[in-house]
Amino acid sequence: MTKFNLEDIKKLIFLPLNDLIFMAQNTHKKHFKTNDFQLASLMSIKTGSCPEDCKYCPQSAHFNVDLKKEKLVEVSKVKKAAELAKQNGADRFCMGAAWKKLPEGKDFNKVIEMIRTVKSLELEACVTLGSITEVQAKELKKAGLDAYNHNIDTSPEFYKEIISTRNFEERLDTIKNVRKAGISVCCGGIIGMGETWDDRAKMLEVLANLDPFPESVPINALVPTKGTPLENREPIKPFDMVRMIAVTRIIMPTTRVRLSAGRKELSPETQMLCFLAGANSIFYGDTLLTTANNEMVEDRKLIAEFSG
Ligand code: SAM
Ligand code: DTB
Ligand code: SF4
Repeated sequence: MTKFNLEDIKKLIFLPLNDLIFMAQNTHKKHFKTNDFQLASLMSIKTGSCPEDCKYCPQSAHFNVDLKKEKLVEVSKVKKAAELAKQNGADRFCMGAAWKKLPEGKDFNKVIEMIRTVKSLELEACVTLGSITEVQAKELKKAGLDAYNHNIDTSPEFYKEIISTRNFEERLDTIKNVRKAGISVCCGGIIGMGETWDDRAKMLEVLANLDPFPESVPINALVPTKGTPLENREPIKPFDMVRMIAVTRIIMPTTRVRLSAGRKELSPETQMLCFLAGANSIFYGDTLLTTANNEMVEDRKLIAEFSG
């Protein structure tokens, strides 16, 4: 598979959209059936009070956000939510926890039970739980986990401006542990936090040069939340999202590119352009983790229009 360096990536980013989308479409069509589209539902299984200080995140304990905090939920609640997601046509069920790292003991065992429950419903199971060790990753794999989401979020350089309680290398360590356990890696980032195109290109360079590159790449637009340091950030330009998606598709041809958070602010036309540029997954359901998501009926209409 072609390897892309920073200069290649920057050249792609600044191509005329006409050429960029054409390239991305060609790549997409070579590697996926047109109708292959993944709907991933999200559930927050542990909400708020996170010790990390990620400036974008409503769940950090460092900021004063109006948020209903919740300890790790019961397995029965996960079962109900996963059943509903399945009924609504979701393919994947992703459980997110506001942890710095996955704890041991009672909570760990509960998470294992949650994964088993989701798998028993014949849904793909994904979790995002903060840092994990290789031993923990192997236990999650044994329970049937398909994918682990752990984002690098931005370039190694800009990371320091966004988070002070951990470093970029620690993110890569967890990704290695997930890989070693044979779990699919879901790893992407956020645009709209004040980063430059250079940072965006560097983030994509890191992702594309992971060996192998992630099986899925969520591209989020910042959801600015009142009380967080990034609450007043300008919304992204819709075409910036189209460009990010297209370049992700070209440099990681077989990955599942997910048009992720921030989709609510994008028109159906922009979302459609993102699909034409190679996005073949969305987060699907009333809510993301703590913020609202697009209406499911509208999403179903849009996907039907796109891929039948
Ligand atoms: N605590 C774990 C971690 O940080 O990996 C898992 C949950 S955390 C909420 C998962 C991801 O959600 C973050 O890496 C970030 O990419 C995304 N995220 C959080 N808040 C966001 C926001 N306001 N806008 C866009 N994406 C956000
Ligand atoms: C990812 O890349 N985006 C999702 C998921 N992985 C876990 C989270 C988006 C969170 C948006 C803000 C919120 O709802 O709290
Ligand atoms: Fe915690 Fe994850 Fe939010 Fe950072 S992104 S504050 S680690 S929940």
